[in-house]
Amino acid sequence: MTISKENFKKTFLEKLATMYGKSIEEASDIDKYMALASLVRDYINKKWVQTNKQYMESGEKEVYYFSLEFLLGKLLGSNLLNMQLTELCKEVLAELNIDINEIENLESDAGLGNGGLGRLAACFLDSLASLHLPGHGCGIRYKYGLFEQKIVDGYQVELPDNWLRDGNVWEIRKPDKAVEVKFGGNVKVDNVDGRLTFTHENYESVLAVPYDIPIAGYNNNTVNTLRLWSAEAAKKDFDFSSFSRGDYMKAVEYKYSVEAISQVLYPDDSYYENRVLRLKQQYFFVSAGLQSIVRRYKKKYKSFSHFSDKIAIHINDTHPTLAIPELMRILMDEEGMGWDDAWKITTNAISYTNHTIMSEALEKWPIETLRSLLPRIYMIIHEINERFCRELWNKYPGDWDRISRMAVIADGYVKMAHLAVVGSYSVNGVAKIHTRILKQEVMKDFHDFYPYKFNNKTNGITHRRWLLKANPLLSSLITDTIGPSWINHPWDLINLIKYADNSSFQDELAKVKLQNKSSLAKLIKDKYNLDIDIHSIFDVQVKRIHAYKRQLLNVFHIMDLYNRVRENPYLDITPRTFIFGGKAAPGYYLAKLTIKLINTLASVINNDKTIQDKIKVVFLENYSVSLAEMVFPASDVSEQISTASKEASGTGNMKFMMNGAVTIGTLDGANIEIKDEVGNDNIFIFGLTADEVLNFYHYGGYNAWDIYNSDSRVKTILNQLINGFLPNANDEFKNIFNYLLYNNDEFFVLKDFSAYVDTQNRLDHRFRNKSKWLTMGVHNIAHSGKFSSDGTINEYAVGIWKIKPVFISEE
Ligand code: 26V
Repeated sequence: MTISKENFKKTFLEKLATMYGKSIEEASDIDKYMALASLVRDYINKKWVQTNKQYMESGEKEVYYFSLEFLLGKLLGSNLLNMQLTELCKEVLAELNIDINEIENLESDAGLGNGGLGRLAACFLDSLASLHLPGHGCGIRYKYGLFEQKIVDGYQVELPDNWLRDGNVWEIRKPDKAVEVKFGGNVKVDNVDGRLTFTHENYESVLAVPYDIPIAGYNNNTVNTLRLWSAEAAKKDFDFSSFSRGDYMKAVEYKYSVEAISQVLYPDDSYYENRVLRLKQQYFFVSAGLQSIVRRYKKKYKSFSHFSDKIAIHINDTHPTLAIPELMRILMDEEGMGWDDAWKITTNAISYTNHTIMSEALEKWPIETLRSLLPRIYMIIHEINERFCRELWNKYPGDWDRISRMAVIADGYVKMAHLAVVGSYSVNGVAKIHTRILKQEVMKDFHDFYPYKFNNKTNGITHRRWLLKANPLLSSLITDTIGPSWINHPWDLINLIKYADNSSFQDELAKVKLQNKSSLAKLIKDKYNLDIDIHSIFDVQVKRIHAYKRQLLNVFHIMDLYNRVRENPYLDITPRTFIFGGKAAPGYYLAKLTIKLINTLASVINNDKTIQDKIKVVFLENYSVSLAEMVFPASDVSEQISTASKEASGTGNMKFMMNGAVTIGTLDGANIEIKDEVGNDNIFIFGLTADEVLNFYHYGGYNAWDIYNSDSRVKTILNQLINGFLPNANDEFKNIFNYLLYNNDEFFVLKDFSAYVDTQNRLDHRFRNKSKWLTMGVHNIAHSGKFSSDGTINEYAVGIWKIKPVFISEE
């Protein structure tokens, strides 16, 4: 499909006329955005129809990626890019005197995710489509995404994220494909001709209505589907006439209680437990998704015996684990299959990714909560547990300890990770070290029992959004230097290595970086009225605020640097701008206090005239996919300083690297694999290793007070939290002081402090040698192809899902 400039322009103007009855002169910016987006959508939709047709006919296996989160960001820019329309569109809009960036910014971010896990799902969808792979997403159409963060007086305040306020041009509501999801009630068991039958009675019915979003591949004809489910009251159950007068309020209450299911994305804090609504969300989308998959399967095939040859179901963390008992229920209660056949199909269809070893984050549901909300599902889980424990008994007779450690139901809870491992054929971690820790520590018992299920799939990011789209200047420079092959084969970025020491290439790279820094500086000036020096080191930590990610370690380094400069105003340091961004879960006090601390420190340092602007600190409000696209290209230093063993992979680390920033980090998650690629000379590694950390946890031997008492810098900094050095009206920072010292610093902030500061000093010196620094940047870009999600998805496709490309022809 080739579209001419004239044609594009004509269609755009027609859109304005047909949609709004306006000429270009009359149209508002939002009209222009809507017209442009719907034009692009029309092109995509044609390919969508063709893709669905070929998938239906081809008989190839398809994968469904079930995830409670898809952090898509804005879609206009990435759709233009994947449809090869970016240049054309720019030209046409320029002729019409429209700034495409301004138009793009009018779209709300689809912020249907917390952080890495949700963004990973979005990158995977992009890679699936771009690699011609038949793979679709299944999730919830939250009316409100992750809250919008405002900073008020230094504190985080949460506002609702009403991303659908102006409608969503990319989605198509499909009421004819709605399905019913049942909650509560009881199960009637009958014996029909010697066979037990199970009938769900007295349940509350919820209508699941799908909204489909097209996922266009890059420069191909593939358009896959992201299906997001919305909860509605079934018409028959919400018919005012059927309620007597007195029940009017009941009817309204019922409607709201149903709609609540897809109302809002839960922020990831530690207080899921007993949140029945969260469990409802999980079952709601899993049941709806599976019912629609089975319905489509039955249109294509007569027998279920080939189900797992045609369909793969992937569960993103434990959130969709109820897919296991739900598929069992559908196969047995609705399709009349026996347990053994149903179990075989289920455990050959479902695969599971684990995303954290943090025990607080491992989901479990109280038995009673699950049983009363999902009585039939509970019965099935109970049976899965019985059979599993019997198997365990056969292998480990008498080993009650082990059996109760591994049981799916134990201590009054249903343990979702256990259910996920037992009910799937593949369990993967998201970076080599994470998978190793899963096998050797967190899931050791399961690895002993099912060694063949465990495998690693290191995360990746789509280089299309995170380089091609986010950093057009760098992309052009790369293409001018090594040609365009890297766009389809990201590992070709390695050809840049030849230019690592090439001074004219370095000069160009330096120019690109400076321009990107200047764009970010402008944003910071406009938004916060703060001047920052674009020649200073842009030292950036953007990610969710969590104790284990150790924003506090970063803050303490800044405090120490500031103390040194105050003591010696002539101290020779490279000017630095420390940039933070990230949201704290609303119920996570320490994380929210960390934000307040950063902002307080920023106001002290930024207003101190005596330090001659050598240090600046900025907290970027409301970190999001769109903001991230501005930040990575402008960064010099990537802060990846989690306590070793705690960050399963990280994906921000890869986005920085791809944009030429140099990492300062611990040997944790994918940092290790980044180090293995770029080599020790092109990364700054410091701190405890994962094994050292795990040893401290197992055997003790760390006392935070020892460091407070022996390192005067640490003592000074911690005292500054409580002695009035920081304006601290509410006396709150003492809680950080107490947390670190009286709670023995569970994430080893103080223990790693000295190594971190030494390494930062090394980095400071290295930055002064411009050419050496640029060489490091080139090495990072050149090796980043390894972290394209195209590679990751290829490994999932071959190693787990067994799916093959389906090449879609032009309509
Ligand atoms: C949730 C919670 C909630 C309770 C408090 C502690 C805690 C810690 C972590 C989490 C997040 C769990 C799942 C998750 O988002 N994992 C992230 O997945 C990314 C994609 O694989 C990966 O890059 C990140 O390292 C991992 O943290």
